[in-house]
Amino acid sequence: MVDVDRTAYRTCPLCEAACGLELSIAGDTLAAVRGDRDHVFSHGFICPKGATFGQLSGDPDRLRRPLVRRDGQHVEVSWDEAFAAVEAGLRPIIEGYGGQAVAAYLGNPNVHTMAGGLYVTPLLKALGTRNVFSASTVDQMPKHVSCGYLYGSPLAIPVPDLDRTDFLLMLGANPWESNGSLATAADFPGRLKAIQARGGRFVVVDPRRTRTAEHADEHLFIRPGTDAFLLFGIVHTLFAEGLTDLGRLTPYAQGVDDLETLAKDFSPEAVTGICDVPAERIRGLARELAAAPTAAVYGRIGTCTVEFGTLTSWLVDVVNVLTGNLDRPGGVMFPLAAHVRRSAGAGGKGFTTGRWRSRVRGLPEVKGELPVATLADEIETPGEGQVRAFLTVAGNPVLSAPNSGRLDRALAGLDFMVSVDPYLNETTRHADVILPPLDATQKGHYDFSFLALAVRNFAAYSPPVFPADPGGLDECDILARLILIVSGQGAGTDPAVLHDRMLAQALQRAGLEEAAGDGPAERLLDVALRSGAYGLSLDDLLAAPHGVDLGPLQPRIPEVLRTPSGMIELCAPPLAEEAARLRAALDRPRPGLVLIGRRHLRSNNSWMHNVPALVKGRSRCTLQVHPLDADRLTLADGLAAQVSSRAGSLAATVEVTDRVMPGVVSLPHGWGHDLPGTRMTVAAEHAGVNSNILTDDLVIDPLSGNAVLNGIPVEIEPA
Ligand SMILES: Nc1nc2c(c(=O)[nH]1)N[C@H]1C(S)=C(S)[C@@H](COP(=O)(O)OP(=O)(O)OC[C@H]3O[C@@H](n4cnc5c(=O)[nH]c(N)nc54)[C@H](O)[C@@H]3O)O[C@H]1N2
Ligand SMILES: Nc1nc2c(c(=O)[nH]1)N[C@H]1C(S)=C(S)[C@@H](COP(=O)(O)OP(=O)(O)OC[C@H]3O[C@@H](n4cnc5c(=O)[nH]c(N)nc54)[C@H](O)[C@@H]3O)O[C@H]1N2
Ligand code: SF4
Ligand SMILES: [Mo]
Repeated sequence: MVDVDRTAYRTCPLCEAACGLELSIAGDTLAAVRGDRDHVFSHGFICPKGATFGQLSGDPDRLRRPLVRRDGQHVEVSWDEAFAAVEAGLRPIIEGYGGQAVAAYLGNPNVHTMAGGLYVTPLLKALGTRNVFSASTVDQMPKHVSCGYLYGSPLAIPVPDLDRTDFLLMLGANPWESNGSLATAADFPGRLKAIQARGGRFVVVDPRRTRTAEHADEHLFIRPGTDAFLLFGIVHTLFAEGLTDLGRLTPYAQGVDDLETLAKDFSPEAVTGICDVPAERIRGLARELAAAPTAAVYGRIGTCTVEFGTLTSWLVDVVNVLTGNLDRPGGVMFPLAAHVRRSAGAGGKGFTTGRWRSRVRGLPEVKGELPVATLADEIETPGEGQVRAFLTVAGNPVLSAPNSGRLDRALAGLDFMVSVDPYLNETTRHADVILPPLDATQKGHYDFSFLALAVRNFAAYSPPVFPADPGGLDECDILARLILIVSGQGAGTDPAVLHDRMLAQALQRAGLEEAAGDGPAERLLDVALRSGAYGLSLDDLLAAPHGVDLGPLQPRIPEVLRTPSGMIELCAPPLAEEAARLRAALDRPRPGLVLIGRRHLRSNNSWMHNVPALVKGRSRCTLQVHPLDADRLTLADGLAAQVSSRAGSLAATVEVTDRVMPGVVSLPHGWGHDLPGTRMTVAAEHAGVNSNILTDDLVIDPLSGNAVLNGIPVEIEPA
């Protein structure tokens, strides 16, 4: 037994669920991690990833000092040397070719750090590049775009009111493994079981019988990429049977008639042969959604990373609006986070895309960024504006972006690359300089992103658990020093100069005199909280280690609407045009075998495979194949199969299972840790294969630029 000196509480930073952790600390080590039973939101829930929080921080492969590449080898250097190398690498490119020649890629953990929430935007501004890419275009960009058109703001994303709904229809989400996304709900599985316990139901639509599907009242298989047809079938039925009832929203919605016209061609009979959901069930779902006292439709990865991702994301909300379930308790609602200001009233500039276009493929800008699916084009294609240098912050696009074999080769040809990342991995091995931030136990935590997506309003701040490693650097300081370098203020400038400038600006905007807090991020948070919706302060959150409950979600329409009309614009022209493209796709031939992904509870995208406790046991990186397909293709369980697509080819181990529907195979993403030049010992022993070798960078959801990562046409033969 280890003697425990003290207990600390903090929010788990590993996924969107934002669980409270209870940390038992002995000296300078984390002796145990449990769920915090007194946490206002998670009530003691924890998953296996959260339980390894200490192992992740203590990982011997984790970088604690910067690395620079010399003669092809990464070697440790001092921080000053590292920043001097960044200045020597970046400044000549910026001066010679302009900021445009530097591309940036922001990975998923940026939404899990305070530095990402506060310092990335100023960094991009200082760079002045339009070549901004992020994990958003392999993830949720379609939802931002559909909400942008519907409500005027891409950040106005309604979440299912899980704790009060009577009927939940879930498409392309597997919260039993993922713990939820675009719906922060610690213990998502418990909240789903509670729906059933109070007499409600939940239905899962998924090409795979997932753990979530097993617990559901009903699981419907669907052909990958066809949810838009299913949802239009539901919309068609709602109109055809007179089941639409917008309720309180009636005076705030425009475009209902246009929608009815668009839905005409999508009768259940017209779409059933495409999505493989029986016409009678499509009609049934429409009736059940309309009849339920309250209902919520919720879609996630499987509805976003597909060819009609924006249209599908839009239709999810359209059904919620038409059944009167938007913005009412038990339906889908808009959270209001403590760092967000309450707005004065409805109306705004609205939402547009395409303020600029990508140089090579002419793809429209969306929310200030370009599709990561075209990053390799911008690096490889010569000419004015070519990307020559690359900055990654918390990203591993070599494993997470489509056609990543091509991207991997493109990165090898850059003039200069710098990564802010704690690991030497598949992506950062290409970096000339790697800048590792302090680990999570040594930094404060506040969820700028996920508290604005929580199914109940609450706030929590966690101070660092351990003092900062004296030879380490906080991520805010790293990003501040990069800002000073790219804006020509010198690698030697004290980052405090920038922190002070940012704080002064924030105080001025908020009309405040001073801010509390030990670090630069904390002081900015204090300003945001004090001008935020509940008038809280950092001190209030410090006094509440288990979080502050701010109550169930409240109706926010019309105040939340930012459309020029001040209304919900149900049928924005870009969506109506896209619906015409979907109508044309009614006549497409059915594709053959298609590939989808999947997630496992003990994995987190690409970067947690170096934790022994999370990778032990049977390999999870298998190609799931239905028995009928395995027979037809003479594939056997446990043997290798060669999988090929337009983009690439790989050999994967087959797992024969009727969990996938016939005609669909599934391979998880984030694996493929056998590339040379990396330093992740445990991950390399459990390498797996990179499914994004197979996904195609040329196929995107046109409205959002999002990659298509599900429904990839593939051919398979025994290897
Ligand atoms: N085929 C397929 N591909 C997918 C998906 C899929 O479903 N199927 N899912 C997509 C989705 S939803 C996402 S979000 C993306 C994720 O894509 P990425 O964000 O590109 O990849 P991650 O695997 O999350 O890698 C995170 C990186 O951040 C580093 N890191 C961890 N913590 C910190 C920190 O505190 N600070 C810094 N600076 N770095 C840190 C890790 O070492 C790692 O290098 O993958 C996408 N790719
Ligand atoms: N354990 C774990 N948790 C995670 C992550 C992780 O990697 N591991 N990643 C985190 C991140 S970054 C994110 S974005 C979230 C994602 O959270 P979720 O969206 O819940 O993630 P998935 O488990 O990938 O669930 C997507 C489901 O969509 C199904 N699907 C695929 N194609 C289609 C389709 O065309 N239609 C329909 N209806 N379904 C389809 C898949 O079979 C899968 O079950 O998870 C987060 N949490
Ligand atoms: S569900 Fe997510 S937030 Fe909760 S413990 Fe697991 S990884 Fe951490
Ligand atoms: Mo994601």
